[in-house]
Amino acid sequence: MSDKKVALVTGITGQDGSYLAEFLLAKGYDVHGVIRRSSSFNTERIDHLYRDPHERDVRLFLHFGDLVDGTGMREILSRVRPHEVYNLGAQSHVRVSFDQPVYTVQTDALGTINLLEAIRDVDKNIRFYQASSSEMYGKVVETPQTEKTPFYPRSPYACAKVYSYWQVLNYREAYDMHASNGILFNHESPRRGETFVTRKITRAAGRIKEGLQKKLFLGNIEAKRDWGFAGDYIEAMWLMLQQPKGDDYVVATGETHSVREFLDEVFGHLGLNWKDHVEIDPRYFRPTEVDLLLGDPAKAKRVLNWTPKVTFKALAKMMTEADWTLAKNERILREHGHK
Ligand code: NAP
Ligand code: G4F
Repeated sequence: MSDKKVALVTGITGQDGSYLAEFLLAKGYDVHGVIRRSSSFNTERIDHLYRDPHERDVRLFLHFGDLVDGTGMREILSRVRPHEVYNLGAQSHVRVSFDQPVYTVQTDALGTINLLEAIRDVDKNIRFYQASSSEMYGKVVETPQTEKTPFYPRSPYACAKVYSYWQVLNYREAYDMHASNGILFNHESPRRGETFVTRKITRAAGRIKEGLQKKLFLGNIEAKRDWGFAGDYIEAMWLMLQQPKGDDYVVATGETHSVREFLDEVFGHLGLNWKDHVEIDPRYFRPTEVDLLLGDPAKAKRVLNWTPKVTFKALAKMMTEADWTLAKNERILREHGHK
């Protein structure tokens, strides 16, 4: 029998899924990803993994599926027989979860139990990673937040993630499964979805710099987050599944910054003043807000030997540069008569 490791990743087309797939392929894994059928292409973040310039044998396999379809997920699991499952699939936008609470719960809460049940049925030895979230701390009861800080969720998204967190812990204890919660604080990158605040800002700043737009409409810019780089955080996910037992870990930088500070960094890098361009639009306020998140990653450092490498300033610069390049290309295309 081959001793090749096999991983199954839900949410492989998302920001984290794409970095994790790259990371696992580089480690020699066969990587299987679950993708949703869509009327337009949704594999942009992983397309480059098929186009290996060295024409090496890229061991990436995609399967149509949806977390809400438990039968389909069980069928994929039986076919793939992975050693490790990374559950990154989710309706991951907090604001949208207020508009689509039921769908968010179906995916982010019931989707997790569909997968846990499938594992229990197919092979209890499969190791499981759950994408838990710092949003579970919500209206924080202590700062910094640790693995022991009680949760106080403030959105349908956060409530769904709390449900999944406890199911993971329960399956670990009830069925002796190797199941872990990574309580990840916000992590960003040039691949971040364009409606999350960091990417919304870097995308707009690049376009403003290139004369392609004038204004940027934002909500609560006083909110504070512990922002790290997605490329660093996916390594912590993998490390959790290499431990002798499943457990729960906070993954964070240990620093917090406001949206306002992020604006300073990004617009400052481009030689612009954000106050000339930003307007506050109440449409982007949330019915209940999470004002402050700050994680204590001491346990991840001690047990996993994990530390974040990219600083807040370096992250802002990385994203600004990437989106400035996109904006320059967009301007050139426009000048040549393309849309
Ligand atoms: P993302 O970019 O929004 O990606 C979400 C992924 O989930 C996409 O691949 C999406 O597919 C897929 N998906 C959505 N609904 C699904 C469903 N019903 N069935 C199967 N797949 C579904 O999110 P991310 O930033 O990479 O985050 C990854 C995970 O970590 C999520 O669970 C998120 O909630 C959690 N998390 C993120 C952060 C953060 O700061 N990024 C922090 C803590 C926790 P499509 O491409 O087809 O939409
Ligand atoms: O970028 P955000 O939408 O991220 P949020 O709500 O913190 O959620 C992200 O991180 C979580 C981890 O803590 C993940 F679990 C979740 O999946 C997601 O990846 O908003 C950050 C802050 C909020 O306080 C928001 O109110 O920025 C504020 N904000 C201000 N103006 C805005 C905007 N957020 C968005 N998306 N768009 C705005 O125009």
